Amino acid sequence: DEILRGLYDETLVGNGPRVLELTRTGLELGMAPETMLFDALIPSLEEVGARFERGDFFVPEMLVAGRAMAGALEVLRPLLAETGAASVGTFLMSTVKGDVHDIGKNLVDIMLEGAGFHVIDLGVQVSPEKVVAAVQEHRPDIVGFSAFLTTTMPMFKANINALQKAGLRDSVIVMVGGAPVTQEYADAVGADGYAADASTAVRRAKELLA
Ligand code: B1M
Repeated sequence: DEILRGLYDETLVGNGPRVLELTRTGLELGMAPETMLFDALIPSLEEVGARFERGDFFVPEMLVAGRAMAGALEVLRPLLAETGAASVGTFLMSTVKGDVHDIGKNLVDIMLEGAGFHVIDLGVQVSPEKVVAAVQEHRPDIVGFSAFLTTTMPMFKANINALQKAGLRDSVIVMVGGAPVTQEYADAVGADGYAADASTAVRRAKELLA
């Protein structure tokens, strides 16, 4: 399909305005937001990552592609998060300290909202101290941490230790995720749940609350 190919190609080259335009056109033509997301935008960012790994792309290319995707996500957000469901629980989300990636985290937020969760997002580069303060303030059911770099994944453990030290570990469920994270890693740091993608994250969150 022309729109999907356009979304893929223009995200790859980081043409934000064109990606926005194509997203809006797609919606006008009655395309499902999920189709644009899972069949074009996400695969395009995967290709960006692959090119970065090969040395064909550098940080600036990765940055503009990420921005283009984030712009589209803002347009799709209200549609993806549309829900009539009553709040099934409060989810406190953040990207760990030292890590600025947030597209995947924001996508998890959107899907959680769509499933009826009340989501509080602390943003990126969030320190364990800030997480502890937010848990004390909001008393969430689940605390979710995203890490996208092998070098920032150890922050999961630092966050869990900080919750433990503050006497809060037993009052919250901890979920972790992000591109390099695995179930084995999640188990090793003592998280209660892990998911590889946003829809699985929603399913896992509901299971953990049940
Ligand atoms: Co960076 N980056 N980046 N980057 N970046 C990756 C992550 C990388 C895999 C690229 C690669 O080499 N193939 C690589 C990490 C390698 C590693 O450590 N294993 C990498 C690197 C190396 C870096 C820098 C170090 C580059 C440098 O400076 N030399 C640097 C680090 C900066 C920092 O954080 N300190 C850097 C910077 C950036 C940009 C700022 C330019 C930009 C970020 C823009 C932004 O997020 N606002 C960027 C981008 C765009 C990427 C790629 C290309 C795309 C990320 C993305 O949005 N993916 C990425 C390559 C890739 O992922 N293939 C890459 C789409 C998104 C929907 O998927 O993020 O996986 P994902 O999220 C998924 C799941 O992980 C899961 O659900 C999401 C939705 O399905 N999930 C959860 C996420 N959080 C969850 C939480 C849960 C459960 C599931 O429970 C709580």
